[in-house]
Amino acid sequence: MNQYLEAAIKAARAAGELVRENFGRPLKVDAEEAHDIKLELDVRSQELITKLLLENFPNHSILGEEGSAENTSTEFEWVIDPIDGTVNYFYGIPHFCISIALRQKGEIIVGVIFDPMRDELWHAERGGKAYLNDRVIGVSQSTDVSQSVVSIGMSKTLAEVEVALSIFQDLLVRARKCRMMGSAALDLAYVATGRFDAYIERSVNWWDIAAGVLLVNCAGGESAIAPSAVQKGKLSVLAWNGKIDRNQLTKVYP
Ligand code: LIP
Repeated sequence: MNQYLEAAIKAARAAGELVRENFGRPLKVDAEEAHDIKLELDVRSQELITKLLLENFPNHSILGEEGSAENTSTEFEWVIDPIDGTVNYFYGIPHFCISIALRQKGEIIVGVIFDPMRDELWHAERGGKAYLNDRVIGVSQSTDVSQSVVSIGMSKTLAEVEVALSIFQDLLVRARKCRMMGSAALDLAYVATGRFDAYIERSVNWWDIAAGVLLVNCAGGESAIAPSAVQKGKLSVLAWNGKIDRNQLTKVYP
């Protein structure tokens, strides 16, 4: 196991313990919008992850949901979502995770996702296999959308909601089932594990998906990422088992 992966796992587990022990307790809300919530615990979790990573790699850059620290002299950048599924967490829904990825010259080389409530830790290194709790995992074998369970993410602006609803409505009749779970990182981990056959979201951030897309690719699946058509600066992502024809999953690429 390389030093970067080892550090990412240690940081994810430490942040997961912090988040798990505060689950269900009164939480300080830093910001509350129509479709989103920012918790003080998000910040504490990212501070803990950042501290642990920079102890080992003081010159690395950080890109996180709760703030970034760019160092132009390095080719390494940690991409961190300190609580992915914050709204679930706030409402006491035990479906959230810690997501940590490392990019070298922009390419994702390490990915770790940790669900502290189920004690499920996924990891992968570029070019290697994908693992759940140290056991090799793989994507599902479904070959037709009618056999598939597809998770669709929906973010915060009306434009994003309208696009996501059109995807949801289209797939509701063609897929076996559709799901909307509130955590992009866990959606991707579930595709890598064969629990979902595909995941689609039209407007997410790198920190939501960086670790998860590496997991999917290392688990034998495929992923397509493009600039979001509904929100500038965001990403559109399609990740699937690589066996269903991509055109069956979404008529609007990606
Ligand atoms: C969430 C994503 C989810 C998206 C939500 C939110 P957060 O991340 O995981 O896929 O639909 O709007 O962005 O904010 O909970 O870290």
